[in-house]
Amino acid sequence: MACQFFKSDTATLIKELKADKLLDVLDKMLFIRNFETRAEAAYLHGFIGGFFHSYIGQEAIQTAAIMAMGKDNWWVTSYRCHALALLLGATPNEIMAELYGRSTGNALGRGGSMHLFTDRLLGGHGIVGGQIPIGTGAGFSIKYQEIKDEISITFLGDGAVPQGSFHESLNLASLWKLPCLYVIENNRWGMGTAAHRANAVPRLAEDRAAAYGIKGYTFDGTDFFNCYEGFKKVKAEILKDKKPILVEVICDRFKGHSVSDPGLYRSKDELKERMSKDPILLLKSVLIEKKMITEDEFKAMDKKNREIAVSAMKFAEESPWPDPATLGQDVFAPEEK
Ligand SMILES: Cc1ncc(C[n+]2csc(CCOP(=O)(O)OP(=O)(O)O)c2C)c(N)n1
Repeated sequence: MACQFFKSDTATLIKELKADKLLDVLDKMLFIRNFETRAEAAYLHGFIGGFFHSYIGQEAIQTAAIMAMGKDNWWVTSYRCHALALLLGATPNEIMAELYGRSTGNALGRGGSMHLFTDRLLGGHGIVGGQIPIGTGAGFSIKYQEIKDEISITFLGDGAVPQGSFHESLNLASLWKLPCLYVIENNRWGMGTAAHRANAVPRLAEDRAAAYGIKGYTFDGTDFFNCYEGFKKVKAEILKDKKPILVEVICDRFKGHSVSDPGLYRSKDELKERMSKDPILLLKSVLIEKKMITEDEFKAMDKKNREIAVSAMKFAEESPWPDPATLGQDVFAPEEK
């Protein structure tokens, strides 16, 4: 059976959110797009080493999630983590410096692209599915401490769904009635493997949720409004029903799996067709139609965000490398140093 997108009401949301908030959403999505674009260019020019996984194409999802559910929750994600760290308050300078491996970076230059943290972000994680038990643990902690109004949100890819950590986590979260939201960002590919070749059922949330006795929904990841209303609803349901929820968000990554992926498993035409549903351009066209922004104002917003990213590159380049003498810091217990 084909998945059915959660039904949202864009017209009402536009009235409710008004121009101020919607322009802020567009600004945030352009901020992510520009940051990723410049950072990827820095990688290709040899300023950044190691891994690099871009969030370009998926911006609407995490922007909507944070706006709809509020920062004050626990968050965890995969290696595709630059956007979530930025949205949760990490500065572009500290994230760019981390990518450059500098001592001013988010993890003091020790983690690189895949391991970013904030006071509410429990990390980006390089092991596929490795973040899922951590999100489950955060949900346990919220329940154990009897904290009201907070939930734990775990983002994962379609490639992480067949992992054992996914099944064990959802089973426990349901058994123990934990306030956990699991969000599968189905960008259709796990590296070069199509999602349908790795997963036995087509609807990753709706078909699987019943196995854990919980609800499952599907959102449209190209549509900010659908994600926003959906995330608002699921947080309220988790708090009311005291049960976890599983969500699949259908989306596309416009870049390769990582910078080093030439993307030979999908045709140029397919990618072009997917990119015609660019979440930023879709939101922009709604805001232009509603006369909330003009084409020139959009260009200015884009330029402002490009300048923020370029200035972060300058900050990173001018920042010192970590002192090798500090390599063991925060790794070994004090007596082992
Ligand atoms: C346990 C484990 N197995 C394999 C890998 C290699 N690997 C890195 S990313 C990836 C694909 C994951 O795809 P998906 O979960 O769909 O996330 P996306 O990259 O599309 O965001 C694989 C197999 C890994 N990092 N960890």
